[in-house]
Amino acid sequence: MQNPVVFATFAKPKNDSMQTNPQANSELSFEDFKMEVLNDYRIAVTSRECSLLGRREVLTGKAKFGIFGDGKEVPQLAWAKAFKNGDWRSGYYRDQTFMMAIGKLTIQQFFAGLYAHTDIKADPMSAGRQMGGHFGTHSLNEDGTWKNLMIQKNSSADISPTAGQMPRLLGLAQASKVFRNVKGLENHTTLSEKGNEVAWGTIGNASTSEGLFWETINAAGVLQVPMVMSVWDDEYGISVHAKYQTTKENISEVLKGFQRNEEENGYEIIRVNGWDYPALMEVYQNAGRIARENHVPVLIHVQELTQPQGHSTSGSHERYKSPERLDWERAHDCMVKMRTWVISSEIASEEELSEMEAGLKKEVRAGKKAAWNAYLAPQKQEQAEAITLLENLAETSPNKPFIEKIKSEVASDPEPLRRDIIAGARKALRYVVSESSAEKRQLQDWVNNYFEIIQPKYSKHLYSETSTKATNISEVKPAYDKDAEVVDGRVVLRNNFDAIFSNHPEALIFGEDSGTIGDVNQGLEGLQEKHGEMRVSDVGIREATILGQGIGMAMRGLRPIAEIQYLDYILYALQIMSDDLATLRYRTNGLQKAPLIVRTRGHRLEGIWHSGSQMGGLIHLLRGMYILVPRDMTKAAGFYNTLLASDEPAIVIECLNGYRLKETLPNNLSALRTPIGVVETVKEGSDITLVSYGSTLRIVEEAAKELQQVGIDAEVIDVQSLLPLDIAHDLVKSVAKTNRLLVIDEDVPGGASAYILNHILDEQNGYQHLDSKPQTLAAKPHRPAYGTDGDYFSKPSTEDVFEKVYEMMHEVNPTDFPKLR
Ligand SMILES: Cc1ncc(C[n+]2csc(CCOP(=O)(O)OP(=O)(O)O)c2C)c(N)n1
Ligand SMILES: [Mg+2]
Repeated sequence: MQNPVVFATFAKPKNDSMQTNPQANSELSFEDFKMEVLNDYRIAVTSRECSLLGRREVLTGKAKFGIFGDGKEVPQLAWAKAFKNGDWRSGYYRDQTFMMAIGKLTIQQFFAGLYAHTDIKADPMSAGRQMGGHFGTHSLNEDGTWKNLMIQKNSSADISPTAGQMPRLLGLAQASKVFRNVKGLENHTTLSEKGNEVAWGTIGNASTSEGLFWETINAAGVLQVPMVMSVWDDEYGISVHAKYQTTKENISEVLKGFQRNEEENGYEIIRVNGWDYPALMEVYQNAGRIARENHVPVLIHVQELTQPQGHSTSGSHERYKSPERLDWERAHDCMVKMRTWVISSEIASEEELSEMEAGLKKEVRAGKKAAWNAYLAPQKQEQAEAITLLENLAETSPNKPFIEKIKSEVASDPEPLRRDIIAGARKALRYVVSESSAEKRQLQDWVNNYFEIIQPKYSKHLYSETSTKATNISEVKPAYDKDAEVVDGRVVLRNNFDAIFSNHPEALIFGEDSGTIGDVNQGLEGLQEKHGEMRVSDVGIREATILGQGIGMAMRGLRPIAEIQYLDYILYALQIMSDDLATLRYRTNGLQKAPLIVRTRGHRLEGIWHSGSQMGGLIHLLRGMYILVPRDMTKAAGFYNTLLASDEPAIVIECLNGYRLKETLPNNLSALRTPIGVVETVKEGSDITLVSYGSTLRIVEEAAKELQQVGIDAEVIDVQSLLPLDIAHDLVKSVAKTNRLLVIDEDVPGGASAYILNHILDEQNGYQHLDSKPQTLAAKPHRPAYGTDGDYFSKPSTEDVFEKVYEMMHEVNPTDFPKLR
């Protein structure tokens, strides 16, 4: 077993042969060794030149923002050598050298990303959606099918929130463990090779201050997954020094308690200087081997790194670093150190290196130029089209001088932005609004066509566009035997999960209390015993990394179901769901996916942190996911089955008070599917449309019965699916019939009820059919008070619904419906 702190030696071979990896028996001749070192140096110099030139491009206005990998080049060369096909990266914006070293980022692609080139072929990271420095590879073919991930090096797509890469990293690593240990997964040769893949993480020293870092580190130690975590330590987080970030200013020092020993599992923790090329080589080979072979997590604290150009293009580090520190950074710049080492080891002479560097400078300049020209070409073409159309329009219009002015503005920019081209064309149309000419028609068509072609470049792939998108999965209604059993709702759910785990070896569920006791409501009762601990498991209390486990495993082709015990506690995981899961498909232009199912329970609970009501917040923050609110467990079971047939992430919110309610047990549990985005009318009526969902629906149904007794015939609709909502626009059909609308839920006022109302009025044009003011009935704006009375006075009750509807009818017809109170 290794010592906690390893300082490795990897020097020029004494004789004319050496081993890059002392454990592997592959000897390199000194010539080969030289070639390899010089090739590494070449990559590092290229990367550095890109950073230097990249900053200039931002400062001269060609690109918007730049954050680069300068000062972190050398450790990434060592990491890239230990990184094998099938492995995964989850890192942050300093990793450009690594991406270049694994052959996934060229000079031209680097600059295409900086300029935001919207062609995925030019900027393979995100087709211009992400700012530079956010890296990813393609897991999917354009039709959404998986690529063979075992013949390529994989990088999960970066996100900007510091430490946001951590939860996903845990899941990427855990997938190897699952592939190695779960029976039935052996056939997946394109997703894993017996779980031999390592997930490599990187993080800045300051970002280790985030809770997500600690939560992930602890969880990976518990789970013993093949994860190698590198901390790039440059002592700063923008302007804030390590003394404000990290206890003892030293992350590996404070993590010492995680170090494994003879008796206990834990981490291998290694410390190395980031400018020490030979030591780094040995450390990374060693780390990779420990993680790959033994599934032991490793932490590498890479110290003494620098920021030659400061943090980013937003500021200059001369403002906050002392002259002494800046001097130290210049002397310890890993590139300077590597260069000195190459010369002193007689691998190359000073002159040879200078010549190489001059050549690479030219190469980078040429790559930059090519990227700029390629980025600009379509825009110049669009500009030329607009100019011609504007010229033609000016010739035939009485408003010629105005249109010519616009044309000159559009033509004036030799490096045009799309915004300026299309804005000019749209403004010109205002001058000819009351004219009629073929030239006007042509410009109108061009503008409309422009949006049709260009808008998708910025908006496509929020949801799946493949044949297995969730909304394409057709309904399969529950079927019942004549003498079907009537059971508690949780039994329907449990039997359905049993069928899922029997039929899908890739499926697994994990959550607090999900394993041994089969979840707090016994929806998984007995399933751990039947399907094994790896597939039905308990986890620590750590919602964000439960989500991360799911994201990472789903990205590697498994079908995880991440259970968040109660909806109220999903807030701990909301950031990672919103920033990582919900944006994944969008930010990769449809080339990565994580079809994770999040299972939770909510509605109609009692208490400030036990209400399970906050749908509005979720709806707004989780665009890119589906939000499903089944009113009973049969519906919920059908949603799980639909989602497993699809390739998209979703959250299913089961009704907490539904587990003990009786349901008839369907006989087609594994086949049953609830459609997504489809509403259901549960009671027909002619006087008013009542729209609701989840547990509140039962209250609305009750109120509808009571309203019937006083002569008010309400139609009750369950939306079932909040995101997406009513794809077929069935709600407005009901409003067209009743001419009155009330939306009821137990979220805060202005929450999900306002969202539904807006959808009906605005998107479905429901306003045309209304004879009364459309209204919402929601909970009070405070969190719900505890207990039965707390619930009654916090959330809508049957009486509230009754009276609200009655008041609306009173306003229409006070004779038949005299004032109630
Ligand atoms: C959650 C969050 N807070 C703040 C920021 C703004 N921010 C970007 S980078 C950074 C400093 C990170 O420092 P460190 O982790 O040491 O990485 P370095 O840039 O030094 O490599 C900050 C505060 C962010 N991106 N995300
Ligand atoms: Mg830092």
